[in-house]
Amino acid sequence: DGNELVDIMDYINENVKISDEKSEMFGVAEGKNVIWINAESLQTFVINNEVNGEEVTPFLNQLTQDEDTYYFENFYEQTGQGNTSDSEFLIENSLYPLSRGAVFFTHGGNEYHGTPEIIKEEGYTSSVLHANNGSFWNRFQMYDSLGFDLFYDETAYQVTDENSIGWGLKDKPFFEQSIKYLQSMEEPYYAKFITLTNHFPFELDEEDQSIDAYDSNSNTLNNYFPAVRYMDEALEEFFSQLKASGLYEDSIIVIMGDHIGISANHNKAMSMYLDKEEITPYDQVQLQKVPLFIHIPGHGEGEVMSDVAGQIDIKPTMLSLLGIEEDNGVYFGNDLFSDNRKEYIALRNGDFISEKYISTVGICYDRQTGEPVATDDETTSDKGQEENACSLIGDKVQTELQHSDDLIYGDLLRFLDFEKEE
Ligand code: GP9
Repeated sequence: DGNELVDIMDYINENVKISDEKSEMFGVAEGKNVIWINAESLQTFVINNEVNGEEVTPFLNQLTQDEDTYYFENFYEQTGQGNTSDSEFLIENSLYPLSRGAVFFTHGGNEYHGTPEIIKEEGYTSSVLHANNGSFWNRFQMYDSLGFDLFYDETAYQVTDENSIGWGLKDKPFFEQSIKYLQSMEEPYYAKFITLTNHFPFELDEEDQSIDAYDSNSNTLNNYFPAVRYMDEALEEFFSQLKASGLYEDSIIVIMGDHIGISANHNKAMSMYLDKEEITPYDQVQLQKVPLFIHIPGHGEGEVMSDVAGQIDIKPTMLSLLGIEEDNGVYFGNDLFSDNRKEYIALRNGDFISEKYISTVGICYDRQTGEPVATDDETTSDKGQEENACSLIGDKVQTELQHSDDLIYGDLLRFLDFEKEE
């Protein structure tokens, strides 16, 4: 009931909203358009890396050093079985997806207070552009619940045999055909693009392969590199098209990897590529890093950001950049530009990453060295229980995931307006 919501809000006020202070970046992008790109299956291990002696992502590599770009190198995806849809859920709501199933399907009719709805009150229009069947992941219903105004699905695009592969329209024609939609949008707008070509099994036409595949026992990993390169080129072309059509200056452009593309099934090949003897549980968590780029044309103060961060942080970060304060917000992330942030990023399975530690499969690792934390770091709790350095954070992670689940299962955000009026 509503009381449960009050308890959860108390928890959030104490443990998530650690400070009322606004970050220095508050309002930096006030009134600007937001061009958001959910980059399918893009993982951090390819950034500033090579395959067969060639850069995998030359455009994105250069963007990591760009003076208008904040590049987050320790940013983690937090999705569950809902993959891309879970990443969307995280970024719009700053709530966790569910531990089983896809929340887009199971709770698409809930009441939310997502970013599209909040920024609408400030005069923004919101849309999603994604050249796939609109009912995939139950997007029609969930987008409506989240407050999106428009959804350009595959019916909005010219899709032919020549310009499609695998899941549908290739990313280059997708961006190209989308420019006219951006031009028609009422400003300021939030436009979320979801790419498709870099999707398992990472098929490409010969003519789209600019670099050779890797050579290992995993065709998935082998083909991943040329597919990622194709996406990198598509993004570069998109930036040029935005500039040429005058859409660039008044916008901020965000690129985020949505979830991993290479699962643990390919660890043998991955260990060969990363030149490691094996992929340890610690490495597995580190492979859950996805890149985040926040590009603010003309800003000039971009840098590489190394703090531990995750998709749960996107909503508060975006609202802060736009200079929007959310009263009574129910969310579990922090503004990435604030110094007062929660000390950990929780993964959906209960693993977590903090500045000091990584906890997974019951082992507490030192985040810097990747070594299990020595037993002399173990302490005894007030209750006399043996605890390792990760236990305290681990308890918070469990509580937080449970609160998020309770909010979703109980559809508790429907009581929020009531709360506000009190
Ligand atoms: C499908 C696209 C890919 O529309 O979002 O979904 P995924 O399989 O990555 O969740």
